Amino acid sequence: MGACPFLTVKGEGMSLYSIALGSNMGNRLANLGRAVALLEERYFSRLKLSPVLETPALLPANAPADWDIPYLNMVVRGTSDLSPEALLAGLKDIEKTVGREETHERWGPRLIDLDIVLWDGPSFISPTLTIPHVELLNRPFLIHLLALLDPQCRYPGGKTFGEMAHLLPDIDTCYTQSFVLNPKLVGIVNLTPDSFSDGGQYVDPEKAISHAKQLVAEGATVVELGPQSTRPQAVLVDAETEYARLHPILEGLSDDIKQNDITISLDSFLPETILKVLENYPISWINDVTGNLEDRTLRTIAERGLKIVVMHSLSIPPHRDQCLDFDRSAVESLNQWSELKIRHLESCGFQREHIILDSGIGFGKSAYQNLFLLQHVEQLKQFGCEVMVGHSRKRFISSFSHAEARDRDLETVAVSLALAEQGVDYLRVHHVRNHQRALVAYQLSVNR
Ligand code: A4P
Ligand code: MG
Repeated sequence: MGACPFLTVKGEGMSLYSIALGSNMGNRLANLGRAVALLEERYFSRLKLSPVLETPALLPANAPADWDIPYLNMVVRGTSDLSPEALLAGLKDIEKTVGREETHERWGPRLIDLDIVLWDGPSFISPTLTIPHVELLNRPFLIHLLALLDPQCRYPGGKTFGEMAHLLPDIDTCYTQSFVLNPKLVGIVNLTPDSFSDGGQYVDPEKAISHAKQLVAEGATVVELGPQSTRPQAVLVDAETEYARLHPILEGLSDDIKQNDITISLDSFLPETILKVLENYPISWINDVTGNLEDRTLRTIAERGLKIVVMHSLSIPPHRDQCLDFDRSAVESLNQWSELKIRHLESCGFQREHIILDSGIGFGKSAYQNLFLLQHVEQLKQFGCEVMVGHSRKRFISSFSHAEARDRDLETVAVSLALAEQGVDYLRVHHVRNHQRALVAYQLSVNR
C-alpha cells in the first residue's frame, strides 16, 4: 500500500493501516460508531471514513439459517505507531468494549468485527495475523470500499483498488444500501393526532411500531417517540394521555429495546411521564424541549445514565410574538443560555458527554434568527457537549419556499448538508432514508 497518499504527512515510526469494520447484530450503526470513536480515542488521531454499506452476509457452507443477517460494513484508514500485532490486540479490546463475546463461532453473527485489511509495510504473516487480510480479494464490498476511500491505493504487487473495483462484475449487487456514520440521525415518530407534518399518521400503535423499526433499517441511530405536539397553537395534553399513547408502542418494542436493537429517545417534558417510562423501559435519551425540567427528575435521568437533550425555547408551544432579543446576536444569547444549562445539568449529576445541546429551531426565534443560528451552529460545539439540530420541515422554511409542511424534505435535506459540514452530531429528522442518500452522496464528493 506504499502508493496510498493520505491527507496527513505520515510521521517517523508511523504505519498507515486500513481497518474493516462489520456488524450484523444489535443497533449496527451505533456499534460501528462506537468502534470508530474508540479507535480515534485510543490509537489513531484522525481516521478517514468510508461510507457504510449494507451487505448480504457471506456465510460458510452449511451455516444455520438464522446467521443470514445483513451486515453493515465500512473501512477506515489512519496512521498509528502501533505494530500490527499490538494493533490487533487493540482491536480485540475494542470488540470486547463494544460487547462482542470472546468466544464466538467463526463467521457467526457479531455485534462488531474489526480486521486489519491492509498496511503500508511488507506482507505480514504470523500465527495470529495475516496482512493483507486473506479474504480481502474475495470480498467485492471491501474492494469497492477501498476504491471509494482512495482509488489510487494499490494491492501489494497488484492493481489499484480503483481499477479492481471498476473491473468487478455486478458491483451494484455487492451492497443493498449505503449510509454515513456522521452526522447521526434521530428518526421522529410522532404518536399524536396533531403534529405539524405527520400528525395522525402513527396514532395506530402497529403503524408506529413498524415505522420505528423501519427508521432504524433506513439508518436512524436513535428513534424519538413524541407523545405530545409542540407545534405553534398546539393544545398541550397531560401525562396520563402521554403515557397512554406511549405504552403500546414501548410494549411492542420492548424486546428490541432490551436487546439494544433500537435506541429510544423520549420527547417529553412532563416528569410523571418520564419517571413512569424510566421505571418500565430501558430507554436511552430524554429530549426536554422546555430546557427546564425540575431537578428531581433530572437527577433520576442522570443516575440512570441516560443522555439528556436540552433544548432552548421561550414557551411551549411557541408564540410568534415571543422571540430572542432582536438587539442581540441570537448566537450570543444561545451561548449564554448553554453555559447556564450545562452548569445546572452538571450540578444534577450529568457528565458533559451525556448532555446534548439543541438551539431549538422554531421555538422563540424569528425566521431570521433561526437561519442565523443554523449558520453558526458550530459555535455550540465549544462547550464540549454533543449538538443536535431539529430543523426538519419547520416553518422557517416557508420564508424561502412555499412547499407544504409535509413536503419540505428537499429543503430540510439541503439544510442538513450544511449542518453536516459544521460537524453537528445529530440531525433530528422525519425522512431518514432521504437523508442517508443525500449525506452519502455529499460525503463522497467532498475531499476530507
Ligand atoms: N487474524 C488473522 N489475520 C487477521 C487480520 N488481518 N485482522 C486472526 C484481524 N484478525 C486476523 O478472527 C479470528 C482470528 O483471525 C483473530 O483472532 C486473528 O488472530 P475473529 O475476528 O476472532 O473471528 P472471525 O471474524 O469470525 O474470523 P475471521 O477469519 O476474521 O472472519 P472475517 O474475515 O472477519 O469474516 N459477511 C458480510 N457481508 N460482511 C462481513 O463483514 N464477515 C464475516 C467474518 C463473515 N461474513 C461477512 C462478514
Ligand atoms: Mg475478524
